[in-house]
Amino acid sequence: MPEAHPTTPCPVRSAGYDEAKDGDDFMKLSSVTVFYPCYNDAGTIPTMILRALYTLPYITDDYEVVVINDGSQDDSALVLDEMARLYPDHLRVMHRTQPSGYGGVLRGGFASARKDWVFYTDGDAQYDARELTLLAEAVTDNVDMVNGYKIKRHDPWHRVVIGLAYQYFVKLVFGLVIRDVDCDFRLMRRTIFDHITLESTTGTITFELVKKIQDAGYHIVEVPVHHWYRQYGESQFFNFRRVGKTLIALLGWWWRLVVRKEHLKSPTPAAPHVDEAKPE
Ligand SMILES: Nc1nc2c(ncn2[C@@H]2O[C@H](COP(=O)(O)OP(=O)(O)O)[C@@H](O)[C@H]2O)c(=O)[nH]1
Ligand SMILES: [Mg+2]
Repeated sequence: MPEAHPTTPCPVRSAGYDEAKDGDDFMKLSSVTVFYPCYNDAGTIPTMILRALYTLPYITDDYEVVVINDGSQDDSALVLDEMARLYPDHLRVMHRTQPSGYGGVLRGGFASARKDWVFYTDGDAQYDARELTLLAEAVTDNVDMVNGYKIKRHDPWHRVVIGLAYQYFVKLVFGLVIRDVDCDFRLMRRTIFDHITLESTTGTITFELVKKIQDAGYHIVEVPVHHWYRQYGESQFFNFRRVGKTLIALLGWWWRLVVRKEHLKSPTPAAPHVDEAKPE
C-alpha cells in the first residue's frame, strides 16, 4: 500500500507553520512569487494553489501565485480559469498554446515573477507546498537560495534506484555542492535571474539552474522536505525515450558548463540598482 499524503495533523504545523506566524525570530520575507508549472496536473493543481494561498500570509505580506499551463491535454485549462476567477487578486494563470516544455515553462515563470523571492515546485503535488514555510525560515540576509532535499523519495522502487544513481552522476559530472539537484522545491531571490541566463527547454533545466547559480557564487542552503507518491496522472519524465534524451543533452551541457565554462565567460549583466542621486 503506497504511503499516502499526510492527512492530520498537517506536517507543517508541527514543523514551522505556527512558529513562522508567531515566533519572535522569524522575519517575514519582503514579497514572494509562488510559481507552478502545470502539464496535465488538473487533479492536483487546485490544492497546490490553495495551499500556497493560505501558507503565504505566514511568511510574507506581499505575494502572488503564478501558474503556466503548458498546453495540457487534461482539463487543467478549465480548472485553472475557474481558480483565477475565484482568486483574481493573488492568482495569475497563463496558458501556452505552443508548448515550451518543462524548462521553457520554468523560464517563463521566473521571467514573469514580480516579487523579491521566487518559489517553485511541480504542479503534481509530490511535494507539499505548505513546507514553503520551512524554506522561508532558512532565509537570512546572506542566503540567496534555499533548496529542499527529499527526506525519502516516494516513487516506484526502480525509479528510486535510478533516481539516486542519476542524482550522484549529475552531482559528479557538474561538481554540484547541493545534495539533491532533482528536488524541484526551491526558493530563490528573483535578482538571481538578472545575472544568470537559462536556456533549457526540458528537464535539464534543473542542473543547468543549480550549476549556474552555484558558479555565480550565490549562497545556497538546504532543508529537508517530504516527497509523496503521485496521487494523479503518471510521471511524464520517466520513460526510456526521455531518459535517453536527457543523458545525451547532459553530455552537451557538460561540454558547455564544465569543459568550456561558457557561462563564466560571457559578461554578467550589471545588477539593476536604484537610481543614484546625480550631482547637479
Ligand atoms: N511543460 C511540460 N511540463 C511537464 C512535462 N512533463 C512533466 N511536466 C511537469 O513537470 C512536473 C513533474 O513531472 P513528473 O513527470 O512528475 O516528473 P517526476 O516527478 O520527476 O516523475 C509535472 O507536474 C508537470 O507539471 C512536459 O512534457 N512539458
Ligand atoms: Mg512528479
